[in-house]
Amino acid sequence: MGKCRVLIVGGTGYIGKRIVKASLDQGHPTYVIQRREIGLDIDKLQTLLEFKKQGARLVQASFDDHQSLVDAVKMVDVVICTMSGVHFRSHNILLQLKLVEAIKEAGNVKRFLPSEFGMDPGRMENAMEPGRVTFDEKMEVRKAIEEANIPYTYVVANCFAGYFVGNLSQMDSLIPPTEKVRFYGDGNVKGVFMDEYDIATYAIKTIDDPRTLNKTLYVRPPGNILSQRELVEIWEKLTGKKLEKIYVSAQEFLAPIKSLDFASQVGVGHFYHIFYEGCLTNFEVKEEASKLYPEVDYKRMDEYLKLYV
Ligand code: GNU
Repeated sequence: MGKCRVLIVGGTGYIGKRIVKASLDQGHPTYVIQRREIGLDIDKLQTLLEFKKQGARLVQASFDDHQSLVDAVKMVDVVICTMSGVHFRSHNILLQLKLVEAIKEAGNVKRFLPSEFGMDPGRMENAMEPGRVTFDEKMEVRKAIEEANIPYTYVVANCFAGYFVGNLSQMDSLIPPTEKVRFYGDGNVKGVFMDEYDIATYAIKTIDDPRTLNKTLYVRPPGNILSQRELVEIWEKLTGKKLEKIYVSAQEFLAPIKSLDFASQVGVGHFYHIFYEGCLTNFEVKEEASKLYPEVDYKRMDEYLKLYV
């Protein structure tokens, strides 16, 4: 029995690309959906052709064609879906309900990893509007999976370093500030920050692990449990330059939310829960990725930040 066959839905996306690469790197027969809706998105098409060069098999399908999804799912053992939940890019978490229907009908899937990869939506029932939509939608997908008795693993991957570390967790930017840095509160609340490829490595390691069947896998390696202040100190050490620190209270941070556009309101909510409430680290976890897979030498954030100097 060779390595189980993996189908990635969303393989040209931000985390999806890394999951396709990790699946190939770990020796799985790897299938990637080529959605007809791609149309003239030449970057996505070129990304798919690159995967084909690396040995992946492209499978034509469309979310508007149920049978095409059933046929694609029947080719594999494991399905991984990565749909953007970020509101200033695309946002289509609920599209997964169609994929759940196809997996239910196909009946052959041994593990389904839906599009999670962030905070644990199961712990966000008190999340503020409108950002709570991200979690409500993920919970709706979880409900459909469990009602269909589809074997699953939910991967709670916490903060993508690209969105939270490169910018020292400043909103509306992806690169570090040069003069001043805004601290949320005292800057000492602990978050969890992950290199995107490490998230993908753990996701692929877990797909045939009985220890994570119908469980949530938390990606919370001890070396990457850091506060914003620790991120800034890593950066100051790398650059040899101190940043002016501005301390933003929760009240100041939330005050302008009503004047922002929808996507920004969503972001403010997510940042508030992460950096003022500490929602990523204010609870104990059972299945933790670096404990289950100690062989993974996950990237520390000083290494990650070197690229931005
Ligand atoms: C944060 C963002 C970055 C938004 C999660 C506005 C869901 C999660 C840690 O929506 O992925 O500047 O878990 O100005 O479960 C967005 C996402 C990031 C916030 C990115 C998020 C994290 C959403 C911004 C910004 C960098």
